[in-house]
Amino acid sequence: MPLDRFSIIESTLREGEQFVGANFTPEQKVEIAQALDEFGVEYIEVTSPAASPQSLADCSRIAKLGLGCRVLTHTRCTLDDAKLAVDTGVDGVDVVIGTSPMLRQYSHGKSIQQITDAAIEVVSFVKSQGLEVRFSSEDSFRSDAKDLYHIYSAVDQAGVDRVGLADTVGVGTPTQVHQLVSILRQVVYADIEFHSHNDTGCAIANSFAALDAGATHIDTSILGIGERNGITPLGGFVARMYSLDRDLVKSKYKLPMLRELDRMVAEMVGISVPFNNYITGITAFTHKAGIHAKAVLNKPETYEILDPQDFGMTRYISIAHRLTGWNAVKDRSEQLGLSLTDKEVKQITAHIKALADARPLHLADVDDLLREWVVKRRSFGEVSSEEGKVE
Ligand code: HCA
Ligand code: CU
Repeated sequence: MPLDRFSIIESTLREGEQFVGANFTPEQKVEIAQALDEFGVEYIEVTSPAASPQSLADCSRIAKLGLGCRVLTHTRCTLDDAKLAVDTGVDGVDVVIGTSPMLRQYSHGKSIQQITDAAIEVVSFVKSQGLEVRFSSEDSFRSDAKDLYHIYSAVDQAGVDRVGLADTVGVGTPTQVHQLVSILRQVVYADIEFHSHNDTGCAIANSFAALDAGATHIDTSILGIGERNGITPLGGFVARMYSLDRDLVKSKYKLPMLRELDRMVAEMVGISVPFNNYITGITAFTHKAGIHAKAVLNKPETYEILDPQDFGMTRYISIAHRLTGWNAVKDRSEQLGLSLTDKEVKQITAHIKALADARPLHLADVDDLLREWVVKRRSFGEVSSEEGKVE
């Protein structure tokens, strides 16, 4: 598994632009490109210059920003598109054509041999211009594997830098992805890219399966935006890889930027960051049940495989509910600077549970209870001493 040499092809500016809410202005595209570059992705992919006059202008502008990452554009498998792409000044061209019987019949109408011929022509042209070139088969997982190997071998011999497998409809399972990539790894010399749609929630798992089987490049987009419900999300993929090799991922990417990347793109496309989003969702580092809270307070790794600090995030322990535990309540009392014995905290915790059974509680209610307890104890203590005096 070439875990140590995987690259991210960040496609917010291509696949992401295909998200229904995305209508990026040229300035927003530049902002996204620069932020992704600063984050550290190895590649960004931008919409085809053939899509519209503004797309052409935006592609050229981004290609000339002088970014540290490589800038790719994405085109159909035709010489005209490839020429337009090369003239924008990008570092490479990602070429794609449908190979499944469904797309051959209902989309472009070409036979496998016609696809192969077009692919060789376009790949050879882009290579002759000194650019990086990738050839990808749309709808790979509903294509005949023999057809794929035939086309991939041909483009491999034509000098393609990468071949791409695209699970365009999100139908592949991790096992299928692993099998297809493993065989492809034996068939071609080129690097292997994987593009995974998330219709069945397998995008991250499938991307990992692809890497595990020998793929080298994974397509992502910020928050996973793309056609329908999108593709492998950048943050989720990073979480997957971080959990396997924390030091590598920390050295490759500026992880605390993820939160701002997600926030920025969410705002641009008119959505909110989901509560359960990988890393940056509001509950990603929130612990609730008393048993969890106790262990996390002792050693965060008990229930956290991602260290929130590495992502500029903070852990939150929720205590205002019936599942709470006295260790977490004690921790809160210490945060508030209140000195309570364990016995007292246990009594207060029992009270919190009873109250939470009756109505929803908030942290402020718990804080009030803790403070009131200390005040009452103090005045009780004062009263007893006065009583003592009277006596
Ligand atoms: C598309 C289809 C695509 C291409 C992926 C790729 C897909 O919208 O053009 O170039 O590898 O999912 O098949 O995004
Ligand atoms: Cu796609």
